[in-house]
Amino acid sequence: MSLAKVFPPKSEILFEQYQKLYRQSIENPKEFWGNAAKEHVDWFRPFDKVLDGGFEHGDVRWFEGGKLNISYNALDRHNPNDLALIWEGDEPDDIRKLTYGEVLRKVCKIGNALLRKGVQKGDIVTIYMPMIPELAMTMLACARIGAVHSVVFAGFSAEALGQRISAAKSKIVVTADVGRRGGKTIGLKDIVNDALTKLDCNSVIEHVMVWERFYNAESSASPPYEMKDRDIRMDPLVAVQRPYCPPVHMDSEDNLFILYTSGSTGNPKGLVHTTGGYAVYAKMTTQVTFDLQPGDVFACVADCGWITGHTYVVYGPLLNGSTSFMFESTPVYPNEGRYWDMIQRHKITQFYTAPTAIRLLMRYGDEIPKKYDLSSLRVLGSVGEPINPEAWRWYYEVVGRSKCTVVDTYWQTETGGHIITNLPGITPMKPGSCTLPFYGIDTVVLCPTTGKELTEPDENGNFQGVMALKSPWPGMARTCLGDHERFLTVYFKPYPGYYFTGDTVSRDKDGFHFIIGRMDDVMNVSGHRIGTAEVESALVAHPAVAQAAVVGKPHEIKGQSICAFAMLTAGYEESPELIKELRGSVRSEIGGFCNPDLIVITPSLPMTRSGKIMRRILRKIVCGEIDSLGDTSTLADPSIVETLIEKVEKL
Ligand code: 6R9
Repeated sequence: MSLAKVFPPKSEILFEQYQKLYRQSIENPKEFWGNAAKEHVDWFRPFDKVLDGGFEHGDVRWFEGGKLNISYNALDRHNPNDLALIWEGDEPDDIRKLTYGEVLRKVCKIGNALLRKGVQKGDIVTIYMPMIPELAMTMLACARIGAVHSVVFAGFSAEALGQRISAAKSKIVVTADVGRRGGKTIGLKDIVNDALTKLDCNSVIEHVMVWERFYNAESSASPPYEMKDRDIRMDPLVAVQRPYCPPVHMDSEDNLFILYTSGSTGNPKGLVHTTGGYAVYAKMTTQVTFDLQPGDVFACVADCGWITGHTYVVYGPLLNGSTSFMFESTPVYPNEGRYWDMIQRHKITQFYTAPTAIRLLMRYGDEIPKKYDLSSLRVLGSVGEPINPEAWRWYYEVVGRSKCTVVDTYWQTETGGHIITNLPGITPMKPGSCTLPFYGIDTVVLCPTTGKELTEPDENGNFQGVMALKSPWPGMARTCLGDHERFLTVYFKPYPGYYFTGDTVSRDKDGFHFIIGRMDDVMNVSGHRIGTAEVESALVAHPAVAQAAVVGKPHEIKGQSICAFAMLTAGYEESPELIKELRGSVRSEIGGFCNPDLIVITPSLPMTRSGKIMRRILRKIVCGEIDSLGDTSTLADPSIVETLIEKVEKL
């Protein structure tokens, strides 16, 4: 992969080389990925077969017969004196720097502590932690001993956490006493206590292991949260462990982690990622997409509770031996210059964030980034939602001073790593386009009705339709925890022979991709994937709500905002207090990050005669597109549309 190492200049030759290598990777995927797996990962035992299985049964296997450990690849093989992590806490002067040697020893100690408490290979350990180095190290410690981590974003409520602990049948939860964000302290251990009181299978939980942010071995003071019998203080336990823990030789297809994500219906899905393919894909995409060079300080400011944090805060940068910058706070704390200040102070070379943050910071004006020395930057990354050309330009010109590459990386929890992205110095950039597929990714645009690959462009010369992939890639998820049928139903049955992303795309005459958005009932709010069904069930959990319908509305900064319509149970009346309570219900059922911008109380909902809610009409109403409501004659009660238009206009 020496291609990506040249930056700048931009050169036609490099682009041609990309096209050639891309073609080879599609024509002969086994050779391409077999070579990549040998180049990027150290195997304890070489694999016998590159790829087996396929989409039809969802039985894809990569690098079978191979044995490896991802924590070994991420830690042991690098120079112990190099910096592995730079962490900046909520307060800008709260900084920790850890070398590869220090991280390895601590990961070993944590691994030994988990083993001591009975964690075995294959057990699922739920991690509910703030963005502190111990979070990354706990993930790596699980991987080291063959336990499967399930990180739950610390913004989720006790209810949502409990649901995920139960679904995974976790015996162990690892948490911290508190998290800090924007000057506020969040009692995470208290939330875990709360989650466990709500669990049906409470008996499954054996231990809650607690990192203490302000732990002091000298002090005999008891911790500032309620300790239960099952609780274990992590710091003193870890302190007495041996600093070496042999890495378990994992099969390539042994589970590495699960991560819950929202879908269009029902409970969140626990997507399962396995070891070998994920390691190869995380390593390679990080190196190639971000043009990693020795000595780089790579900053992805996503939270480890999401896939971006898994692949591009923890695994990708560490597999490459670079320095990963980890960030606990928000882009506007203590002021709107926080990101630029960090880039200047730590000489960050790659900076990776979401369009919502760019749009937010853009609003504060060019003067703020201009005050800082950002000359260390080479690559600026965008992820999570489409980036509008205006924000792209601001990122490129004002932050990158027209000297950096902006990589617009399109991918999903399910794909493990980037699947469509430009490559620095190689791919021409078009603002708003994630450009061309990564090596080995066979993208197709399908007709939504026939499911066939589009062959004729539309009147603008573009191919617009369903974004799908034609063949397996190593980073793909392998199943939904405990429900393989659901995995097949969601991803492989809608368009037989293809992996269905759930997104709509427009591909231009040059083959460049512009992602339009989700086709399913999934919203994208500030880069977070939220199912309309989840918010609806959080509202219905309140006794006042008989039925609810939720839609996303375009929002200048957040991408989309949540708009909810609620029909009340007999005996309840609309009031500001009730609206407040409904917001509280969403906060306690899912988490504060899902707070609806709009809650409309309605006497009924636009439904078909067969009882299906027509969200399409609600979407048009909240967007003010009342001239294009379409056919409303199939509604059981068409007059409700007028009532809703009036109500929304008044709000
Ligand atoms: C990595 C991540 C996945 C959904 C995906 C799509 C949207 C992500 C994007 C993008 C346009 C990009 N998405 N990256 N849309 N351009 N560069 O975000 O994973 O949380 O699973 O969300 O996000 O709609 O289907 P996840």
